[in-house]
Amino acid sequence: LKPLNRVGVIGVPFEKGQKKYGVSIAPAAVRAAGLIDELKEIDGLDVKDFGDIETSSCENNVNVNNMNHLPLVSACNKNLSERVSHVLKDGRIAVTVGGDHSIGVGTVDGHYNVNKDMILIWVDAHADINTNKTSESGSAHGMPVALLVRELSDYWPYLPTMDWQVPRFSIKNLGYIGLRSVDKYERLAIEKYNVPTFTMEDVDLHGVEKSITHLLKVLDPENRKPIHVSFDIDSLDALEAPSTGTPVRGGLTLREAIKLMEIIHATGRLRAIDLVEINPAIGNENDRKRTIEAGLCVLKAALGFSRK
Ligand code: LYS
Repeated sequence: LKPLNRVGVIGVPFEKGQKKYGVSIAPAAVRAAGLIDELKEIDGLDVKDFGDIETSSCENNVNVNNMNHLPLVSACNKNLSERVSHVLKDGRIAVTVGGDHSIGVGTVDGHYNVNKDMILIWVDAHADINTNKTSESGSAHGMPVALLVRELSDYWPYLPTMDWQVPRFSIKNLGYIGLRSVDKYERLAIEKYNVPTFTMEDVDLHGVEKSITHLLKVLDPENRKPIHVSFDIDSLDALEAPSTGTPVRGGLTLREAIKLMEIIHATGRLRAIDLVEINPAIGNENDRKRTIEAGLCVLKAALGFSRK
């Protein structure tokens, strides 16, 4: 696998995977803050904007117990999956700006359809591995990992509208970093399948560099697999990124997240990165600005930006 210096940007103005207003305006806000131009400033990077995903084109008339807005979540992710596959087939790294984290279903599905050997690094305060039976919120943004992995497919009821998505990705190819708010059944799933996980406690203990290096080594000892990073802005400490729907104190510093991304960039194998859960409607102007800036710093580090 050779390093790629081409990226395709996708915006996903979607927020029905959770209950607060505002995540859907993040793609516009991040673009307005200079997303495309800042990526273009990275040496040698060819940046193409593939626009926003259509998110509101279906009826919301199916009800699955404790899973809100399933038809909308499904329709958005179906479009997104196709767009991510398209960007990858165009020989570009797929850079997706959400939206809430339910859009991880579409990005990973679209990536998996092109690169069956991909590994997934989920950078987040939360594990997002609830099903509708274990979730305390009924919000799909706490469920994308459980929707994606084939090992958990038997734990779901039949999900109307989701026939397009067949969970084929194996949980063996998943690793977590940044966790510090994990629900009871989520912990059981992580333990049962032995998912390599660096909680904040582990990051404290080993440092971010050793943590991500170890994760990559466990998931892909031969250093040859395409990497997908799904980065939830709430993996950052709430002081670094206050404008997000489910903030948790005690998270990664921005420096740690940048370091993490620099290490992933250095592999030359990053093929998809998601930036999700920025909510510009939460907090004041300063909070909003700081959160978006942090997100941009993280994306740029993943794509090779360096001030050195
Ligand atoms: N674990 C909680 C839930 O299932 C929080 C998820 C937060 C996702 N950003 O709703």
